[in-house]
Amino acid sequence: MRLEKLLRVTALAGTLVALAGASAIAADWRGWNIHPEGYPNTVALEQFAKDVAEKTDGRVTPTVYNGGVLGSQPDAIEQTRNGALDFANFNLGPMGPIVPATNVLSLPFLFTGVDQMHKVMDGEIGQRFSDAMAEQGLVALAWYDSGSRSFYNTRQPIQTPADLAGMKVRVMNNDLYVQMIDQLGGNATPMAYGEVYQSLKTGVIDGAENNYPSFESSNHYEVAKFYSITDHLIIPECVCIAKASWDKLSPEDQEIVRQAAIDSATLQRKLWEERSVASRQKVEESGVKVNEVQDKKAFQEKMAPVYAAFIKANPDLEEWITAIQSTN
Ligand code: GTR
Repeated sequence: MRLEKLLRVTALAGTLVALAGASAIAADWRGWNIHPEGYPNTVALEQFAKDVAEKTDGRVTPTVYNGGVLGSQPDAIEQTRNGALDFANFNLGPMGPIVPATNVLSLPFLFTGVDQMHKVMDGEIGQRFSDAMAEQGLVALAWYDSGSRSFYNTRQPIQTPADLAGMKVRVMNNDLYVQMIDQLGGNATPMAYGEVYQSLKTGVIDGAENNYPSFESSNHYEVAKFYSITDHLIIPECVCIAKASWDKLSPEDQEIVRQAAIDSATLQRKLWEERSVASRQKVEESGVKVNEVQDKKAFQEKMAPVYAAFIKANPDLEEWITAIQSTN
């Protein structure tokens, strides 16, 4: 009897030791994603998670939480910095308040197009942004595409800055966007992405700005029937790992994670192109009036004071701006 009990206790202890050993090795990573299922970023981030789990033989098991269920983007950036979250896909717009150098990318009309943005981000200047982010606890391993952002609203087509006069326009969390809307004569309303649909519907705001895939997948197009192509912002996005989680990996696993992020960005960019076309088609078919703004220069010229104030406050970043503008 005593022997039997001893054997049972020993067996139980063995199991516990094995379980403890396993959990000490496996890192269960939690990942933040604001987008719904099927969105290019979601599909690409899910591929990243799967790839990492497979190639590390389960030493790192990432799970992606979609639809922003783990919180707003500014909150998630904080949580990733302090290691409460392990990885995420962030737009670099709301990154500005935390990593000031990334504000360069939020200067309106900075890039001439998405191709130039890719060249910049995939080269030496992109590395400068990752270095600045790493200093704030975020390891940026690859850059996703986010197209270009244009204005949409519930009232009328926008052709000139005067059409924005007095309009309440939702912006992402970054003071630069408030300045941008101020210069255009509108009233900027910083707000979490998840609140925009209801706010458009109830008239708390008149409009917002985003790329086609987000305008479509968030259903904002159901309530905002005018989309006016200004292409005023081209902001890249990152696959970011919490530095705390990154530092726990062996160099071999870091390499696996890095490669998986790069591969996921290749997939994301391909899916992005396809979705941009499909989203435009879907919103137009649903009755959204899309207009090309004829004189984008009129909008661009209004940004001179935003650039001047930014350079005055960040003289060291002026060279970054010129380096980007002279990339072709
Ligand atoms: C999307 C972007 C999201 C989020 C959103 C917003 O284009 O992918 O990360 O920044 O815009 O407007 O808040």
